[in-house]
Amino acid sequence: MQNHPDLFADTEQPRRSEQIGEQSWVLRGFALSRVEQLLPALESIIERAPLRHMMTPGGFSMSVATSSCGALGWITDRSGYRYSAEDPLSHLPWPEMPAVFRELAQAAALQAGFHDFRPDSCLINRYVPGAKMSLHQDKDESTYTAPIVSLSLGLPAIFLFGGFNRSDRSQRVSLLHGDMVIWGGVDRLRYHGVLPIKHGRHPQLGEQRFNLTFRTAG
Ligand code: MD6
Ligand code: FE
Repeated sequence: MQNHPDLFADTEQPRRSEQIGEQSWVLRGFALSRVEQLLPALESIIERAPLRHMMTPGGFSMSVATSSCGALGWITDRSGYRYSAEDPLSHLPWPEMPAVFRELAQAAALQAGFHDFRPDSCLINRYVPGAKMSLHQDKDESTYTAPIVSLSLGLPAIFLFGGFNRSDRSQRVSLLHGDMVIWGGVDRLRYHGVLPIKHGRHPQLGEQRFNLTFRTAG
């Protein structure tokens, strides 16, 4: 099948899904058909569990603002990084994970070859222009058998997908509204991060990017 001749005229390339590791995939636009359900669900979560800039164990405020939903939420404070069943701001349980979140994450995982993905945590990060995420591994989950499933909404980002040592060369993956990234299995502990977000305005989300990561944490 051929693309419409004008659709990718000039410099625009078709945005195809891409394998970025042995068990890692970028699924371009995978979430687009569900955005109209995802955004109100996201809004309702951050009304109940407001975004906040958490403090790292080293005493620095994170440039991303964070919340969570699901049985467990990822938190950081002066005593370290961990998952918690309650929101430390309200001392209430985190909001439930909406079905549209869970179903999307499961469908993306399946597409990447991970069957029976059962996320119990969805970490929500909001990036404004200039916010970034340094290279790190996701190691706070109780097992590494489940993949990490990530959803990008709003402003574009450059995702860094590295190796198993911080100093390994990283691939730069451009992520747009509706794109998903899945990494698991032999790739589960790869270093990853996000370059500082560039200034811009997204038609639906304005001057911000949301990243939702689904995990099996407990
Ligand atoms: C992102 N976030 O926000 C990716 N990992 O695009 C992460 O990779 C992440 O925000 C572990 C703990 C907190 C995070
Ligand atoms: Fe991470």
